[in-house]
Amino acid sequence: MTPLLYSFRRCPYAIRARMAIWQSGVVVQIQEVALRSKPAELLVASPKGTVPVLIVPSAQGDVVIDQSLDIMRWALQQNDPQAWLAVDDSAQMSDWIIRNDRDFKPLLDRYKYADRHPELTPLAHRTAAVNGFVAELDARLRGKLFLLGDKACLADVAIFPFIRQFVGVDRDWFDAAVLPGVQRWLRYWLESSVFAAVMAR
Ligand SMILES: N[C@@H](CCC(=O)N[C@@H](CS)C(=O)NCC(=O)O)C(=O)O
Repeated sequence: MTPLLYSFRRCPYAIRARMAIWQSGVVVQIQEVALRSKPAELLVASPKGTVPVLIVPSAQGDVVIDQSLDIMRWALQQNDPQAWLAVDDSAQMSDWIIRNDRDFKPLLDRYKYADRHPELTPLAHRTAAVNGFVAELDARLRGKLFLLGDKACLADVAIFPFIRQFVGVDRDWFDAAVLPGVQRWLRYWLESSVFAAVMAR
């Protein structure tokens, strides 16, 4: 039986899960969810009500995987053709992902929805996001093609959709900013076949 992925096209967590699944070649059925009216079956399987959620049927009953990183690892553990999981320093890889998910994501949300966070101007929210994460990412990517070296790994894929959202708030500003490492790295992922595949309608 084919696993079922509840997904939302633009959600960065869902994008990274779909990218890992596509890369692995594992076949899943994708069900696009309207966040305002989530299917009852999704909420029964995972009451916390976020996407992505993967339901893997098995003889012992369905296995529910409801964290995007766990879905990425589940897929790549079955087939990882470019060794995204294999890095010399897995602690460092996890550290980048934690910094993104824990530190950068809230800063990104405040910048993206600056009208809901009037304690700072939109520009100040952006500066906070740059100083809190993007500048460090850029420094790293000026010296390396990818976060952990010259080949892509899980951390690159896990973080890319969030930087894409950050850039989308004001593309003109980003294009003119002095962030050459992030600019080159972002372009690589935006132009990748894996990203094109998971965003196809
Ligand atoms: N920690 C979760 C976070 C997933 C998440 O927050 N997804 C958002 C969409 S981008 C969501 O489903 N939010 C619930 C809602 O908006 O109702 C993961 O990594 O999968």
